[in-house]
Amino acid sequence: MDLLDQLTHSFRQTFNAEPTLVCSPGRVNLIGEHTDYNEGFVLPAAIDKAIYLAVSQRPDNELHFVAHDLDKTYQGSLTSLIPTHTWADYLLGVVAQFRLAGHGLGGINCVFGGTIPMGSGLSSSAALENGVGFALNELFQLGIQRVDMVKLSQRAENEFVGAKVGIMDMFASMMGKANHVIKLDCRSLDYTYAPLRMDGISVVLCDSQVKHSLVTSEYNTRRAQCEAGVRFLQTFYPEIRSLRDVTMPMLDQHLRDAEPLIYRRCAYVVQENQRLLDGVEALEANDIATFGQLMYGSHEGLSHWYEVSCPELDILVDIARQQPGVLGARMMGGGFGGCTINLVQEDVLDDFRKLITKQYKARTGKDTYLHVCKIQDGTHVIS
Ligand code: GAF
Repeated sequence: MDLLDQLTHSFRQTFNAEPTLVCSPGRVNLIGEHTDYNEGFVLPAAIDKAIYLAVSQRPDNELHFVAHDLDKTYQGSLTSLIPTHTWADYLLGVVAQFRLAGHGLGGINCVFGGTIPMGSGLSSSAALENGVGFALNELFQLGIQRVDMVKLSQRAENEFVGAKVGIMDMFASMMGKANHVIKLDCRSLDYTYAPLRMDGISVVLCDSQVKHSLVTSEYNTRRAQCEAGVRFLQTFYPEIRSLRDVTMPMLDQHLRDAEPLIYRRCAYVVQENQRLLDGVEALEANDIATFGQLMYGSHEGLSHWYEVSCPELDILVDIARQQPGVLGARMMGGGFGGCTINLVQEDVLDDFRKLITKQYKARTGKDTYLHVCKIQDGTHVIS
C-alpha cells in the first residue's frame, strides 16, 4: 500500500469518515541562504517530497490528530491551544494563528505522514504547517490567499513553536510551481517564477545524516548578530533598515576592525545577496557553469564566514568538487546538518553516486542518501 492509501485507510478506520487529501511539499533553495530574515532574496522551489494530510471537519470543537509516521496521537480542544513541545505544536500553532486572525473554525480530524526526512533541511515543518493551514482554508471555506496562509504558517512557527525562522520555507512550499524556481524578495514579498531550464542536469540532494535542530541551533544567534550589525551601522547610516541596504564598503569602513565577528556574519549576507542576483542573471543566460561556481562560493561563505556548516557537510561538498560534471554544490537551509544541493550532469550521475557514497563513508563513517529532485507545484488538494 502506498503512503496515501495508508493514510486514507488509517483515517477511515480512526474516524469513520471520508477525508479530503492535501499534499504539501518540502523545498530546496538553489542559492540565497540566511538572507530571508535579512530582507534579502532567495531562490527556492517546492519538491517531490511532501507531507500528506487526510482531513475532515468534526461536529464538535475538538482537534484529533494522528502522526502516522510517529505512531502518536493528540486530542485537545479548539479553545485551549497551549504548546505541548511535541510534533503537535506545528498543527496547533497554525490553528492558533488562524483563530487569532479571526477566522471561524470548528474541530478537525487529521491523519498525516510524509516522505520528507525530518531534520534533513528540506522543511518538513513548514510543509506540515502549510498543509494544516491549507486544509483549514478548504474545510471551512475561508477564502484566504496563499501568501496570507504563508504568513500565518510563519507566525505559527515563530510564536507557537518558538523558532525564529524567516519566510522562505513556507513560501516555497505553498507557492511552488512545477519546473520553476521562485525569485522571492523577502522584504516586499514580490516574487517571480523563473523556468528551471537545465537540460541534462539534475538537482541532487545528498543527505549528511546529521540531524539539526533549528530551535536549539545557532540560528537565533546568527539572526541576533545580523541585527547587531545593522544597529551598529545605523549610527553612521540612519536610513538602513536591514542588511539588504548595506554594501561591502560600508562594512569595511565601519565594522571590520570594530566588530570582527559581526563583520564576518554581515559580510557573508551582503555577498550572498549579490551571489543570488548574479546567479539569476546566469540562469537567464543559461550559464549553469557560472551558477554552479556561485553555489560553491555560497558554501565557502556559509562554512567560513557565517559558520553554520559542519564537518560532514563540508566533506560532502569537497567530494562533489572532485567529480567532473558536478557543476556546483553547497549546504542548504539553516545548516549544522541536513542536505547538500548539487547540480549534476546526468551522464555522471552514477559515477557521482558511487564516489560520494564510498568516500563519505570512508571519511565520516556515515552513509549518505542521494535524492534526484523533481520541482513540483506548491501545497494543493489531491483529487
Ligand atoms: C531555515 C529557515 F527556516 C529559513 O527561514 C531560512 O532562514 C534558512 O534556514 C536559511 O536560509 O530553513
